[in-house]
Amino acid sequence: MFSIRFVLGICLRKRWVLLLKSPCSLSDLGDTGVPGSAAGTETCLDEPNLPVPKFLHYSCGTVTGMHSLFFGGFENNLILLPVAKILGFGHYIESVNTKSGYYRIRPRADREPFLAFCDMSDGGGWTVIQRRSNGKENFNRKWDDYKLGFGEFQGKNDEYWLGNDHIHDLLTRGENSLKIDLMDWHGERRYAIYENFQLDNYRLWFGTYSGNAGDALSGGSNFEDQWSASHRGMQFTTSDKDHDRFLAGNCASENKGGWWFNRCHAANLNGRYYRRGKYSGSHDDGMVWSTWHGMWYSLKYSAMKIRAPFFVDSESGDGENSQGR
Ligand SMILES: [Ca+2]
Repeated sequence: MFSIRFVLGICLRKRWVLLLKSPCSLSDLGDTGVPGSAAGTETCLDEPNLPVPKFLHYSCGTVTGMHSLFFGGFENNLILLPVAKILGFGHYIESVNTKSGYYRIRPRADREPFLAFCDMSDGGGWTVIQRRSNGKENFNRKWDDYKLGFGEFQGKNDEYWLGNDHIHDLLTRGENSLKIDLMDWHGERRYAIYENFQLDNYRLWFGTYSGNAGDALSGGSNFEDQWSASHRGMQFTTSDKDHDRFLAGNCASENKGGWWFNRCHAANLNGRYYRRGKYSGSHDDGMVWSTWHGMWYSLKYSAMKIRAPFFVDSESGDGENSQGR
């Protein structure tokens, strides 16, 4: 007959062996308190002896792990913060406080981790899926590049597209918000937030808009514009895969980048990068957010970022935490 003490003893011993064998030791925790959190660090991620992908970044500002007999014990003293979401039996996801920067994230345990810029402003937890800031990266690319992702993942201003597959994986567990930060060539900034951002087999869905850049994804203010330019429910189109509603041609070829084109658009943040605001040409192919500067103004900066709803802006909240202070 096994006594409780015997079972605990086995588990404890096993745990200690894992700790000793694992590179995720105390000394690796670093200033973020999360092993392997520095950009490019392989620590923990390729450890074959760990039976559970513990302490991996699930998405920006989160880690996943397994509940254990010792939850609340010495593990808790290392890094565990209040549990944010239970994923299923034994599994949890939790938020962690980290600095903005590049992290290896792994939204799906059965796929390889990948690099993304984590923006920890506005309450944290933003995974940047697109960024334009200097025109160095070519966004006029084909289906496979948009599917897998492209660009540079090192500098603070590096330009990239995270990849439709990676974005899809990040969106698979429940609701996410999309925030779009924009800047024009005078340095003025605007933003748009969409609740319930989803990609259904690359098809774009989104909910309520808020912000001060205007709701360009819905196609503009009048019904005629919305019919031809709303991006809601549109499939992704590239120059080599035409899924748009423009029968006479390919919107991605005309507008120089992959996007959820209709016939064709009211916003295209993957368009051509013009080095001054106003531009002209045979097509409105600039980096466009029409509800702010119109179709013939190409923006200087854009960042598209997503996060799960359990992050809360530092400036907003339900008021519970501030009572009596
Ligand atoms: Ca077409």
